[in-house]
Amino acid sequence: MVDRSEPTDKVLVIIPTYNEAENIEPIVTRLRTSVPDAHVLVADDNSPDGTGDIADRLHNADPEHIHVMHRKGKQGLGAAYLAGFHWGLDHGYNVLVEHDADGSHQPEQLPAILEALEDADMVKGSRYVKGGSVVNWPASRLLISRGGSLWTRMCTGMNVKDITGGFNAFRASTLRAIDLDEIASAGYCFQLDLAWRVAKAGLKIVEVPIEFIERERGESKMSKDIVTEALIRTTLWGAEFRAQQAKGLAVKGLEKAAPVIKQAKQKADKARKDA
Ligand SMILES: Nc1nc2c(ncn2[C@@H]2O[C@H](COP(=O)(O)OP(=O)(O)OP(=O)(O)O)[C@@H](O)[C@H]2O)c(=O)[nH]1
Ligand SMILES: [Mg+2]
Repeated sequence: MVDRSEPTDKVLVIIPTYNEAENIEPIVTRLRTSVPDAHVLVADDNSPDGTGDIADRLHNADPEHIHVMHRKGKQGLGAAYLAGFHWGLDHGYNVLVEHDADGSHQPEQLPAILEALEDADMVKGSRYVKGGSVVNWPASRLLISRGGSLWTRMCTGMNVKDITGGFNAFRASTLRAIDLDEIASAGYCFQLDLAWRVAKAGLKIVEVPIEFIERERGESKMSKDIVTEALIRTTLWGAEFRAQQAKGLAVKGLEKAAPVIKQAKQKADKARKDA
């Protein structure tokens, strides 16, 4: 069980980066302005465009608030977040936030997300609840995203409208309650995987509306493989979940039927004896 009375005053915003040289400084600056007490951890996968060097410069200018993790090479955003979560948990942060570097997430909306975490175990920035929006996405991309959320909802029964969203906040206790080391998902399926584990642990997920703006600079790392990974994994989770549901129903049915069967057997025995 997660203890929601734990304080939420030590916030770490983790920003995974791969080739975000044009984006990293503006986004860190906006985050520092929006939530001045929060710390930022840039988890860079040795970006060839020098993002890591820019992050080092930001750290040198503000070593108290800005931290940098240099990783060996490109291993996917999921692996970068997991390393960031472990670093944050080891360093005593009680709230951990996921935030893209590419300008799609608005740091100015972080205070609303943190406020909602006061009464939740995980908060998802959501494009698809009332007040949420997507700016500058082609219809095809919107269809994949909305379709993915709908498919995951149908498979797993999770009541989350924007399941693939990557602007999320967790209590440290939430991350400790789920088995982070078991997460193998690499691409944006990582976000589904996290939410599914939080939901399965019986913890409370709240969605807060956000404005999502398509990146203006730098290249997307989104690929067909990432979508395929998400589709296969959610379908497998759904099959496992539904099979367990069916097993549960069968056991309940047998439990209900048992006394009736016993009574019928007693009646039959008695009738046989009387005859
Ligand atoms: N450290 C690290 N960061 C990554 C990796 N892949 C993506 N990222 C970062 O994760 C964040 C999201 O990546 P994007 O390329 O924007 O992917 P996306 O948001 O799913 O796709 P778009 O909507 O097209 O932008 C960005 O900050 C990326 O720099 C990776 O392999 N390693
Ligand atoms: Mg993006």
